[in-house]
Amino acid sequence: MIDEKLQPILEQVLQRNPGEPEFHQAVREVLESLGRVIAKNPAYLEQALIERICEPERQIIFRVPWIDDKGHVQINRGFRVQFNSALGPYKGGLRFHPTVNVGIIKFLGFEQTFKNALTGMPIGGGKGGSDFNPRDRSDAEVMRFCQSLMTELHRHIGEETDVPAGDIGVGGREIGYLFGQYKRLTNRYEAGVLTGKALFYGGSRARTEATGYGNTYFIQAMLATRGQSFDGKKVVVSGSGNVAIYSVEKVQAFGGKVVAVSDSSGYVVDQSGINLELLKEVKEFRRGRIAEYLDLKGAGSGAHFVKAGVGSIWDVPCDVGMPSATQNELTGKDAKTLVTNGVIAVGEGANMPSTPEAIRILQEAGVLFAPGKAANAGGVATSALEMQQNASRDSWSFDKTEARLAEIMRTIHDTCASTADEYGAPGDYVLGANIAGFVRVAEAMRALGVI
Ligand code: NDP
Ligand code: 2IT
Repeated sequence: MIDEKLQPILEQVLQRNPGEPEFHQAVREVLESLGRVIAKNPAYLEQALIERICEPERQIIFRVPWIDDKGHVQINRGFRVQFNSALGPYKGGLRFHPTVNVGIIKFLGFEQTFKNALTGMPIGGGKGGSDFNPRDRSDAEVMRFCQSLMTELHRHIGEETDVPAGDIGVGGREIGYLFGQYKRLTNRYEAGVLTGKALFYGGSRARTEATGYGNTYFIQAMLATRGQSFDGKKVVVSGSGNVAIYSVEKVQAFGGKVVAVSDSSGYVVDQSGINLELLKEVKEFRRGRIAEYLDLKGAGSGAHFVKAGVGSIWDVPCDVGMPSATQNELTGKDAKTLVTNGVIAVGEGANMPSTPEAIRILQEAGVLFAPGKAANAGGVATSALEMQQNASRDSWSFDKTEARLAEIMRTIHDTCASTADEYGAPGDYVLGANIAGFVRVAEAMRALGVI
């Protein structure tokens, strides 16, 4: 339900941004949480503050031409949506995936604004990417594409302006090519212009692990509110990319057993526990498909693959679910199955992976539910730690960086929980995250005047 004073704001967003269902979904969810805020503090309705929060400060769309290995000219579209800089330079990843369009990037930039505020670090919100599909492209093609994208993007970014990082399809390899081209074009070794860099040229220890580890820490804190832990729990992690792999690693370190992982072609079930080394071999080193896990020595007996469309990974019974692939991957039907199978907690590693219906079903069933903008904030928080190390020309140990990450995740958890309590909805982490993130951004925007 949306407050009647906020309904016209939502309607204006729908009308001004046609054909962008993911952006509508993200805005609707936040506005649904804000009724309780404006009831307490009607001043937030002044100066079109909420309308301004829903309108990106700047949107850049550009042509990215490049030449493939056969000598053919390819054209992709590049995006950077600079959503909100009230709290710091725009900060957020770049996504390379064929489904990328301006609506997807806007939803991600909108979510990022509140997520970044929740970290408590001085970072605004932004997101970018391209409809480029890195799958089956050679290293040389990926490099030429990244160089062409940066040839335009470099005019719009900088360590004090906008600091991109990785997301789907963008990892250490891509960040390296992007940084190289930025350095060449600007003649500046401006390490803090991108995060997710490799360690030998200014990256932060624990950044690669941070999102998956962070979600695991967040769920650990939620479980603790019910006197429980990961120890002995069965866990399902969707996806098998950066976020998924390091979720598996941390869950295992906490004594949990991950029994299924996936990619867009299907999912692998291994009831003896997913073998982390095999998973890394298939996905990090071979850049292969998840089904190849079964071809390697070390998969559990009885391990099997289910093709996408035949079943859903959420059919696999578990105590904890960690959707870590993409938006709207966990549907209302999946949520019902999870509840029937006795799930205790769901923490979103991906951005907006659960549909609104799924969230409602899980929350109504009393499942501990952590929204992505809180649970997956460990990635961007560690990016901010990378910026801090770059600014001071320092390099911290893994243990120090992970300790900071763990502390940040605990603080985000406690902020969401206490905000939900304060606004009369104990245990509602969605409401807590939306309100706590909003209030930080809104206070800064008020202080800065109408800009
Ligand atoms: P990766 O590219 O490393 O991995 C993505 C994984 O998700 C792959 O297994 C991929 O399968 C699967 N996937 C992607 N798109 C789809 C789709 N349309 N349908 C089904 N499966 C899909 O990305 P990350 O692990 O970095 O990102 C995963 C999620 O986490 C995203 O939502 C991202 O926005 C979010 N996130 C990432 C952060 C980070 O630091 N990297 C920080 C916070 C959130 P396939 O290979 O078959 O495409
Ligand atoms: O969605 C996200 O938070 C990310 N992809 C990470 C962003 C970042 O700047 O590290």
